[in-house]
Amino acid sequence: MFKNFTLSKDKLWSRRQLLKLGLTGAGITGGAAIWQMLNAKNSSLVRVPPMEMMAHHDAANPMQVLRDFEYGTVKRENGRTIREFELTAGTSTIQLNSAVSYNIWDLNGRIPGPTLRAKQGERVRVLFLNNAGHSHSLHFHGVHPSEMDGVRPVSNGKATIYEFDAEPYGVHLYHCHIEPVTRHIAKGLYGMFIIDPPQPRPPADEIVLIMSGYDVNDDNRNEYYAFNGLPHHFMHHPIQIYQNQLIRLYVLNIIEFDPAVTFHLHANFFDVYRSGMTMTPSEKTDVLTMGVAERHILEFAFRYPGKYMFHPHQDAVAENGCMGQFEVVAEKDSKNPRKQI
Ligand SMILES: [Cu+2]
Repeated sequence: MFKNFTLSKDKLWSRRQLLKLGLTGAGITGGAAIWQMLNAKNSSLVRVPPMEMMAHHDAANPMQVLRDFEYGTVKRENGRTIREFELTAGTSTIQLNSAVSYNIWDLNGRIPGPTLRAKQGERVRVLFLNNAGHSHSLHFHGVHPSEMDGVRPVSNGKATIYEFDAEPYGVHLYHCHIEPVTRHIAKGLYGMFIIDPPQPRPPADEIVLIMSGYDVNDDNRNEYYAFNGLPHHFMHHPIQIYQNQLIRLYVLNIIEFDPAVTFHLHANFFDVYRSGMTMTPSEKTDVLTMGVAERHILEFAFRYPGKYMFHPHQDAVAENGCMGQFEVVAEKDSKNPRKQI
């Protein structure tokens, strides 16, 4: 179905050349720029409508999370590629609705934390500074030695370094692992960690959706739920995508206190790449059950323009904020993208 999105050999070669150019020499600080170049290389194959960006700079900014990938700083050490990230835990207050504000812990001033992205085989180095007034840690999902497992507390005002190989490829996550872990995660200390496969996936409009919950009265039940940090945000601000454009969702369920939720997409079916750890889909469905910390790649394209909801089919979860919609823009309009709202 998506064969037309497969990279040609010359484009693959160009990617390698760019990588070689970008990764040679020690201390290159433009890792993100290199990846932007790579993405630009494929931009003619991927149509992405201009995004409506919120004017405010709150820690919770779901539209900002949507297509934002942190590629870190690339260094070369002892013949290896090191991808270095800096994460600082802090404190913020976010507005869950017009009446309810909520104190959170943020990472680099945002909730969810940055979506970190590396390639399989690279060395990942995470410089973690804890300025959040309480002991925290960062525990990465992946394969690494025990001392890099991120379960030891890092006191307030202290820093630590986590370093490990990026393996295996897939959609992973990181989160604080200090007890009570339910609180430390639900109050904001989590993010997505994508390890790209050695052979790139076909070009697509890549979108991050992270489902989370808020227990604002400490009764071990969530009163609010959200995609990318804010309840109902994508209902009021639909995610614009183009008709017949391959969409690649990176979806994570990090809702504490509920054992599992589903992800349901209206008027379509999606290919499932479980944990993002395969290059071919394992199934096609429109409702996928996800336990806490489960995450997958979901791919689809919309045939017809219009608005289509997505939400967990635990409808109480959806009605309390984990609710959004895609606005599929007609293909004929893609050469003249809408002006930013
Ligand atoms: Cu913590």
